[in-house]
Amino acid sequence: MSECKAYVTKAPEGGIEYRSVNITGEEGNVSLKPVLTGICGTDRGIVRGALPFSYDPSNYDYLVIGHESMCEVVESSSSEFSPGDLVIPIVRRPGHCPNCLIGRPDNCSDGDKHEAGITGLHGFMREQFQEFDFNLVKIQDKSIGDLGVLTEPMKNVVKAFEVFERVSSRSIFGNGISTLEGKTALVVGTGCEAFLYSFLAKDYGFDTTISNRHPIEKNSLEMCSEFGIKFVDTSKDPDFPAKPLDLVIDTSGDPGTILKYLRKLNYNGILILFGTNGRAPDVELTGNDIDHIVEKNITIAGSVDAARIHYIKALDYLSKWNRMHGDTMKNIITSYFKPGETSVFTQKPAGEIKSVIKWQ
Ligand code: DN4
Ligand code: BGC
Ligand code: ZN
Ligand code: ZN
Repeated sequence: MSECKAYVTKAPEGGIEYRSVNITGEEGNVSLKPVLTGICGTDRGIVRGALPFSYDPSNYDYLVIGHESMCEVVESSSSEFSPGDLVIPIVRRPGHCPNCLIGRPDNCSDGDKHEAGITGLHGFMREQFQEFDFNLVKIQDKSIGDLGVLTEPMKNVVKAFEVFERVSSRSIFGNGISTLEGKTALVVGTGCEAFLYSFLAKDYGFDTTISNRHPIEKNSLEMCSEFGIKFVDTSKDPDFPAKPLDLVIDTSGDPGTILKYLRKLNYNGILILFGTNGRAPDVELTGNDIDHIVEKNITIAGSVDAARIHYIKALDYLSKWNRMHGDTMKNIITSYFKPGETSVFTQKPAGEIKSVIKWQ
């Protein structure tokens, strides 16, 4: 039995409350308390009742929300973890399909899996909980500090680039010297996932641009400048892009915006869909769009979630970027809230890149 305070919602109806909960029967050989938990587009979607696939755990009429978390080990009977270790709990838990059974529940083939804080499993925004060691990834480089909370959103980015690599290997995607130098990548959106995507696109060698349909704050512009990324405010530059795009990654989920950039894709171009917004207005794909996609070998791929390997690689990227750009990169966390604050789930703070709850 475990009584503690937690952020709870009712899925899929929504709402958010910070209150005492009494969760029984959860097992695990490691006791954890959160250090930081992040809030993302998915959490806000659940809270406003816009994610119909979200549901409460069986025998509960509520769901503890939260899937982005950096935790401290309090007690452990696992030989892999000791008190004081910092860990990231894995979001998605496998079902019984072949992909789940080989450790790739991110590619689950029948939907019979669970996600902590999202689908049928309590999440991490609570004062304490238990986990099994096999659901935890240890932070080896503690110098990344608060950036550790970005491991979960970053793991999605690493997985999507795995998709990019698979697709791009079908043709000579690089330039004459076998690099991506000179190839153009556009990341649509300027939230946390978009920034992490743009950092990785830049790392791969792309000439990288991030876009939104309004200006962004000074700290976001500084982030672009530090990482060598361009920003385009499309309300001021409606003719962007002047040249065809090689890779487009969408975090907006807006069909109209996606179609606009799909039409700008180059030969062998790749469009990765990541953002979701079931409430966005519909748009129409034309016969000319189909011709363009076919004749230019364009690939459109969706990417969701990630596996353990991507959490580990995500930590490596965060460690590297912290060493190279730490003073600027720390500003990716734009606000810290105390446990109990609920408005951040319903209202995006102005200039937000990532908002977090600081538990200790
Ligand atoms: P976010 O911070 O809400 O990012 C969405 C970004 O898209 C914001 O910067 C939006 O700007 C921007 N945006 C919205 N509409 C447009 C538009 N028409 N043109 C340009 N930019 C636009 O959320 P996040 O970074 O946490 O996550 C990004 C998206 O990915 C969300 O839809 C999540 O649900 C989804 N997601 C998917 C996975 C997965 O597939 C994982 C995590 C998140 P503004 O509206 O704020 O000004 O595994
Ligand atoms: C999480 C993913 C999850 C997805 C579900 C995201 O916010 O990062 O792990 O699969 O939501 O839509
Ligand atoms: Zn998320
Ligand atoms: Zn499965």
